[in-house]
Amino acid sequence: MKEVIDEVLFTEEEIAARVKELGARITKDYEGEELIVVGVLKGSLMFMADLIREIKVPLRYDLIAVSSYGASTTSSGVVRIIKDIDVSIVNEHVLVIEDIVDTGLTLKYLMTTLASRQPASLKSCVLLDKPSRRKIEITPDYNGFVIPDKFVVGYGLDYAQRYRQIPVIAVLKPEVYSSEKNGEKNRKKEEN
Ligand code: PRP
Ligand code: 7HP
Repeated sequence: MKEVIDEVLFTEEEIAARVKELGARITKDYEGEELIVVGVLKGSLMFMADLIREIKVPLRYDLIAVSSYGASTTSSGVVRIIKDIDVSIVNEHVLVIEDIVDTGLTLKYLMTTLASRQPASLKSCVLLDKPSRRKIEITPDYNGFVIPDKFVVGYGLDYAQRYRQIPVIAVLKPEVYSSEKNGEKNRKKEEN
């Protein structure tokens, strides 16, 4: 996988240390309460798995999957739930776990949708925040790292569904996008 990486932003050790800190903060903030943790598929999988083991208050977890209607409608904030949570969150303390907040449209949609179900409280915890790309105002309640406007992969984050298993958070080499684009063009030419 090294051949597709331009730069490592956060090592395994740095990620683990930050996840531990976040877990400790969340544990303190929810002392005496029980939590429902809602992980957003698929990117948050690794972050959620590590984070919940650092949260020491009782919790249940569930998963939600959302999908954008495509590039043009993404910018209008049109997101739909393709797999909902199974549990009721009425009067529950809910913490949404995301891998990244970029334009903010996905998180905004999720928070608005879940808020309408009358939880006792609703907060978000994101591993990565790319504030320079925001299209809508939203600030996560807990945030692992603020990152520059670079496309990152690893620790659950993908490019075209790949590279999620890279254990560090890394910037993908631009050649990876261009070679995939060229490959796609060539495939289309061959088909025609
Ligand atoms: C990614 C990420 C967030 C969203 C952030 O999801 O996991 O959900 O994009 O982008 P935004 O702030 O611009 O809305 P993606 O649709 O790539 O799905 P995935 O989690 O399955 O990778
Ligand atoms: C979504 C996303 N997925 C992977 N890496 C990034 O940098 C991303 N921004 N928004």
